Amino acid sequence: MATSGVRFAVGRLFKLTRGLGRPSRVYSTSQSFAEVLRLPKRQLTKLVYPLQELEQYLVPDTRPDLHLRIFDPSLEDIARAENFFAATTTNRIEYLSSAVRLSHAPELPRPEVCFIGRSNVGKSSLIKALFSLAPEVEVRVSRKPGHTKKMNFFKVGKCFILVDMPGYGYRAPEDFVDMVETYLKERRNLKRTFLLVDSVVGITENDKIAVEMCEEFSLPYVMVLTKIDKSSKGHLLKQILQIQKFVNTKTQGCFPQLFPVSTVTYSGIHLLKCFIVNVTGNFNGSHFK
Ligand SMILES: Nc1nc2c(ncn2[C@@H]2O[C@H](COP(=O)(O)OP(=O)(O)O)[C@@H](O)[C@H]2O)c(=O)[nH]1
Ligand SMILES: [Mg+2]
Repeated sequence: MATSGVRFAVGRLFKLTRGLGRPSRVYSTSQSFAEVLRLPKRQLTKLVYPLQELEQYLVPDTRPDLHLRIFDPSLEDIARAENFFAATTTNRIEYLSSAVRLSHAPELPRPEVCFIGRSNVGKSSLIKALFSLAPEVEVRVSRKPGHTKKMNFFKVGKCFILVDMPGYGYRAPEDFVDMVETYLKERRNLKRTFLLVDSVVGITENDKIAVEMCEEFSLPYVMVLTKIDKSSKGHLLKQILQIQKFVNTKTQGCFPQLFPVSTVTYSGIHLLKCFIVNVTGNFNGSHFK
């Protein structure tokens, strides 16, 4: 979204809420996103569209390599998506169950998305950040790597399910491959797989194995770059360009646009929520260009 677009969308949102007196369910924003909308334009872009904020630091001939606006929702759409993640009496967000094998997974006929990545990449932290408007949901974030040894299922209202998967790599459970591979191959309601890559470290050999798995099963998947608050802008840009090159040249099923996030600054979290709402079929219109 161009910065002028940001201004336009904010204006449009405010006009809508003002015009309606009390905001309707569709256009109401969560309290925290209403605060985001009051931020100065530069800060707002950095928080909501981190990839676009970085664009200005790229030399012109590297810009075409990055896919910045394939998924380019308005602030109004992002505000609508926030409502799906806000716990209310009618929109219950809760931990459902854990499973070590697919046959133990809950059988709700709902669209599902899962989060995979190596141990310590930030899967549980990301899910916790996605659920910041449902603070009573307990998502365990470990200090020691390899903590999540089961698939953990979370229900988001009546709309979709999120799954925190066990990590691969360091101290991964022995039956990780069986568990994750079977899930990815056979879970019928799986709509999108989010493959988390540490933006400080870049793509590791283990990440490549996960990519191969997604490619082999022809899964639609998305690369989320975690911990973007930890690097200098220069290092982050270098990593992003390298990862983008990998996605452009070595993958078929990966969504071309990268999703950088930080669970410390919340950068990129709102955009990711909007993407999840989209891919689980909960928006009427498509927001892909
Ligand atoms: N600085 C920073 N640290 C993070 C971020 N996300 C996760 N971490 C830290 O990374 C470690 C592993 O996170 P966790 O969510 O447990 O990873 P998991 O094993 O993939 O579930 C924890 O110490 C988190 O606090 C982030 O965005 N920024
Ligand atoms: Mg975890």
